[in-house]
Amino acid sequence: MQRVILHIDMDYFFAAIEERENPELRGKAVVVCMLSGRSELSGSVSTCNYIARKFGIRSGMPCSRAKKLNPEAVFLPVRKPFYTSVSDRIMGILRSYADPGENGDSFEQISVDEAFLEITDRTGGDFNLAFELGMQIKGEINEKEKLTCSIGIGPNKLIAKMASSAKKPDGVTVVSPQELENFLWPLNVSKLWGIGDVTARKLQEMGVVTIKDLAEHDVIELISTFGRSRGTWLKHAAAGIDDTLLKERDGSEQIGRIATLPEDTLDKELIFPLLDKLAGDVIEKLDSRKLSFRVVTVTVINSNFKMYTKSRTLNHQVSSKETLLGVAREILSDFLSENRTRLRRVGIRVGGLQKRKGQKSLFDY
Ligand code: TTP
Ligand code: MG
Repeated sequence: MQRVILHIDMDYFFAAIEERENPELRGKAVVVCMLSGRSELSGSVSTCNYIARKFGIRSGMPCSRAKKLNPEAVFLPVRKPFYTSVSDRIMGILRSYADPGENGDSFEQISVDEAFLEITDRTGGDFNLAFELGMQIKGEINEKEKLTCSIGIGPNKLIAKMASSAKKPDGVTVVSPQELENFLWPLNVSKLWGIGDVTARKLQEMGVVTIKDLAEHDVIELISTFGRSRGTWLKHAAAGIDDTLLKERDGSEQIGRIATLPEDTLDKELIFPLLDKLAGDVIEKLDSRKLSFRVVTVTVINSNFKMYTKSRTLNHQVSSKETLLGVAREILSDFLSENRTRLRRVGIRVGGLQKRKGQKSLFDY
């Protein structure tokens, strides 16, 4: 099936959170600073809103310079733990939109405000459905967190990542395989994700200006200049080729199983035995790696191929099948009580994994 990857990047993240918390900041240039504490404005700009960017203020520049560019701007100190808590909630929302992940990881957080989602199964490889999913994600984040984001959707991580910055802020950009060359090729090589200043400069010296130039450049020459692995990567990337899979960040790995019911049904008598088997499989995997879990997620796909996920976080680490099955049954029963469309597939996933410590806890039954 055609792969579909979604990349999301929150808009002016730290400054947007500050604006949300203090509506009086709306309409003003807002600069969030990592202050060193030595003197009033010694330190660098962490980020700023788009009004501040109009004055030329950018991440990484000295705050004193930002002040010169716009003396009227509001300067605020970073509040990292607070932003991290907002980030965690957003990542939780995003995770629920990723594929069930039976063929490997389907969610990868790459920074405090960026993540990749594999949505191949959810969309059946359809880029129109992927666009709708992107709009749905924006809607949920806006509703729950009052923040905007930009989304890029493409046939791989490279294109999705580059697409998300094409319409910023608050944009959704879809680049299907058919649109790939039109999107990628006119761009300057420095825009290719993974190319730094040094490579960009060397390429310019070789007469390679656009990504199209790079795609058409002699691969042997690229290899002789950059080495085999970097040279072939450049050639592939310029053609929009990227096979890299998503990789969960350490500590956010999940283990799960999903399977199809014997028939589309709403009958617990048919659903629970499958749930039982899936819970057994998941526990077997956990046992083999001596892991405990704290988060249980149940996924269902109904006969219209719509997917729903619900998670529950327990207040301690557990590792027994009885606990897993008990929680999964509760989640599923809640779901069935509000849902009328028959189910086609069900899945169980556990997260918050940790190495088991010594003896089983008394609570772990
Ligand atoms: P970015 O996503 O690079 O920037 P942004 O979200 O502020 O703006 P954009 O709309 O262009 O995506 O980084 C995310 C957060 O990481 C940012 O809000 C602040 C922090 N950050 C720093 O602290 N220092 C930096 O140099 C950069 C680039 C980001
Ligand atoms: Mg961002």
